[in-house]
Amino acid sequence: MAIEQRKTNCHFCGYLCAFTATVEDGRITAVEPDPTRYPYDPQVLAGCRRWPMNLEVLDGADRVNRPLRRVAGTERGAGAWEEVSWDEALDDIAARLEALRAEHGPGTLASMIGGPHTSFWPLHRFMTLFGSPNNMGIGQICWNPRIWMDVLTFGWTVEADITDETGCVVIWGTNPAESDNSLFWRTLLRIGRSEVPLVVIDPRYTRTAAAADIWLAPRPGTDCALALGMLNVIIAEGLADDAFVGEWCHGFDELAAHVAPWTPEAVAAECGVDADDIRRVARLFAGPYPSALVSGRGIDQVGRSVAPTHRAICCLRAITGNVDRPGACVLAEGSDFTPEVDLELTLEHAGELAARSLNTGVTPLQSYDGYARVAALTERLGRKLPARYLTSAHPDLVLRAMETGEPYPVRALIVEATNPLLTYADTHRVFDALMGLDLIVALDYYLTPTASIADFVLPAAGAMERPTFQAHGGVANIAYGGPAACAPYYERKVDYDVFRELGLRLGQADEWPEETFEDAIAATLAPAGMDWDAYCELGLYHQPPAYAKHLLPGPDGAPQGFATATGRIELASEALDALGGPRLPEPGEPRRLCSDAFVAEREAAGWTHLPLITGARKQPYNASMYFNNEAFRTRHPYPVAEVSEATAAALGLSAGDTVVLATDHGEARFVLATIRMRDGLINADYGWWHPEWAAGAPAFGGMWESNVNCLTSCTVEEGEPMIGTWSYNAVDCMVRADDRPLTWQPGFTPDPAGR
Ligand SMILES: Nc1nc2c(c(=O)[nH]1)N[C@H]1C(S)=C(S)[C@@H](COP(=O)(O)OP(=O)(O)OC[C@H]3O[C@@H](n4cnc5c(=O)[nH]c(N)nc54)[C@H](O)[C@@H]3O)O[C@H]1N2
Ligand SMILES: Nc1nc2c(c(=O)[nH]1)N[C@H]1C(S)=C(S)[C@@H](COP(=O)(O)OP(=O)(O)OC[C@H]3O[C@@H](n4cnc5c(=O)[nH]c(N)nc54)[C@H](O)[C@@H]3O)O[C@H]1N2
Ligand code: SF4
Ligand SMILES: [Mo]
Repeated sequence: MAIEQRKTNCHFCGYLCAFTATVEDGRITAVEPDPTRYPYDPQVLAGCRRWPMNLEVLDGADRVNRPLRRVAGTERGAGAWEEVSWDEALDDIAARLEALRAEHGPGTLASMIGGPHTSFWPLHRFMTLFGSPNNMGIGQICWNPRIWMDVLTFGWTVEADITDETGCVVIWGTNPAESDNSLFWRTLLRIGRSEVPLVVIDPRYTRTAAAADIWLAPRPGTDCALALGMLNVIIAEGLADDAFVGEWCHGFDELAAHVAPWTPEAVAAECGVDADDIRRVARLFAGPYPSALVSGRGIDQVGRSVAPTHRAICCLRAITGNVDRPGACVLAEGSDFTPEVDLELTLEHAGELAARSLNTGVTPLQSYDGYARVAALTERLGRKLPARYLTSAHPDLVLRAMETGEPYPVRALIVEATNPLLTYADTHRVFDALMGLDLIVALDYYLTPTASIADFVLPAAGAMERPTFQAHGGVANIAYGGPAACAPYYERKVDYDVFRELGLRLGQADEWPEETFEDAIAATLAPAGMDWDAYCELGLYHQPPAYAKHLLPGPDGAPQGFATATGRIELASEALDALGGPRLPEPGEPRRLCSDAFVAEREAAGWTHLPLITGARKQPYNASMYFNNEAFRTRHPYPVAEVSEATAAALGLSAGDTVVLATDHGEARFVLATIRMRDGLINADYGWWHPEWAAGAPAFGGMWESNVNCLTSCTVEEGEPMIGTWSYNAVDCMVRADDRPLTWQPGFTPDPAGR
């Protein structure tokens, strides 16, 4: 028997921690953390509850191992599958796609992706060559707002740089205690124990807040106002870095005039925090040392306010001189390796994609035109943004095209590494739209509720069965990952191979030169001077940050400045102005999920109207994943909605009660918990379903019961106007006690009902 030790990686979160796998005759029999490779810290794995799952997931009884095709003549979602060979599946999919393209045009194919569970550029290359701009994703609500606003303001993205020089750390709308639980969280714990002040801005008293010196709990969605208040204090008290502002910032006087009315007192009333706390945090951030700031989902998913909130935070960094400065933040570099945009091939086909793009004229920044204008600026300093994420189609517009056939019919969908029936907004709507399609192809490990309504379920190879490569879309000069430890088990396939083989069947042969994903990664790394063996050995390509790069000489010998229209940091944004957007950050109205009539009707029936936030991260689950882990389920058995003690009392409820939440869009049920958090607000978990139940009709894995996205909505009219961001936070719902038993309760006998 051949026994080997092979380097490989975990992919149960974005860290891609290094492992050594013991491989016996092509089967992995053991995995051990490998602290000699990224992220180099044995403590990370000591604190991680997921990595030991790798072996059981690799050969889990619930994995899909062979391509499945819906039996002809059976209902979508009825659970009648036939196993087919890969050739049969891909031939059939290619033929159906070709026929739909001939009938409706290339835009008829849409795609959906999720978080960074795999490399998505092969799908995007396939979409480009097919001719469709209709790739949907989580961009507008997870990644794009910050990327867009950083790039518009600084010419490129910035990353916090927490070092020994850092004098203050602000953690804004993010809770790494649950969402990261790894290197960054360990860094924060260390800061929390040090003399360096740690500020946490979060309506909930999270474990991150517990580690902080100052906890601000604003009303959800009022963070832009809070940031404007901090700017007001810094400017009014003369705490700005005048030398840096004078030389490198554009529009300071405009900004100063703009924030003048946002006094701490005015902001305190708006945000529901103490005016003196606003002053205190502003003064700390503007102190005579580098200050670092990290933001997250709490301010990313707030609809209309998302862009202005990020812009206000950019201004905070800029006027305090905390830009590209050690201990504050570093302006990332473009990648030495091939950036994702060149792998997608999107720009080579931008003209025809733009002509079919549903975003054109609707979300001016998140569009091919917006991309081109901003790219013209970043390319001055040789940096290339990924295009597919930053032009991704607005789900509301694609769903409309599915529902109405306007402006053209979208009839086919590829779902890769996402479970949109749980994680996209407005589950009822997504379900109805998908049920009406002609073709759905899902690539996943499992028969999820979404996969259950597909025509084809294609079995994806998991992390240790495929090479991994994470490069953050190429917005920084870092890539990490490593090789597969073994060939895919059963008939699973690497995602890359699926799209390549489909592409070859659809006339894309010239555009897929690398036969394997290994070769594709090697080709990607080649321009950086790293070969495949070195990548496998080191697991990382990285260049240490350089700072103050705006001072480097440009082609004419003068400092190169920033890659913006003015060459300076744009406090007043010329780029947004040119796109018809606001020059200066101004908060937008929050998204209401309950109409006045609905509120009145439910209030009359004893319900209470409350502000709602959804989806605050909790270990050990991730979005809709890992609910099939029995040990996790035993310890975290049911979905929770959280309120403060005072709010529970005001509602006449106690911890442990079952509650039902409702909006115009639907209902979802949770077990109430009381935690320390802002009063008059409710937070509901997301992603919950029963993988142990049948995934298809009638109950679809129990996804109708506690699925918070039955409450949400992504309509573009109510979104942020430049990007189209919708809201998962700072929304509202009706709530009341519910005496129906929840299926999560022990001893519940499944009698799963439909919706
Ligand atoms: N209400 C509400 N909704 C939200 C959020 C919220 O906070 N509140 N958060 C949003 C955010 S930020 C995000 S990023 C999304 C996340 O949402 P998603 O990324 O859609 O997360 P999951 O639903 O867990 O879907 C991941 C699926 O991919 C499969 N998978 C994992 N790895 C691979 C792989 O390598 N290849 C393939 N083919 N499949 C794989 C898993 O089995 C699983 O079914 O949810 C968004 N939705
Ligand atoms: N365990 C686990 N980890 C994950 C994921 C997961 O599903 N599970 N998902 C991954 C993904 S896709 C992402 S995008 C990241 C997200 O990671 P984070 O950005 O850290 O997201 P959360 O942990 O939800 O933390 C957001 C915090 O914002 C707060 N908040 C809500 N509304 C507001 C508001 O209006 N203002 C302010 N200031 N705060 C607000 C919430 O109370 C919450 O504590 O996590 C990743 N890690
Ligand atoms: S789940 Fe994330 S932190 Fe844990 S081992 Fe895997 S990659 Fe590392
Ligand atoms: Mo995300």
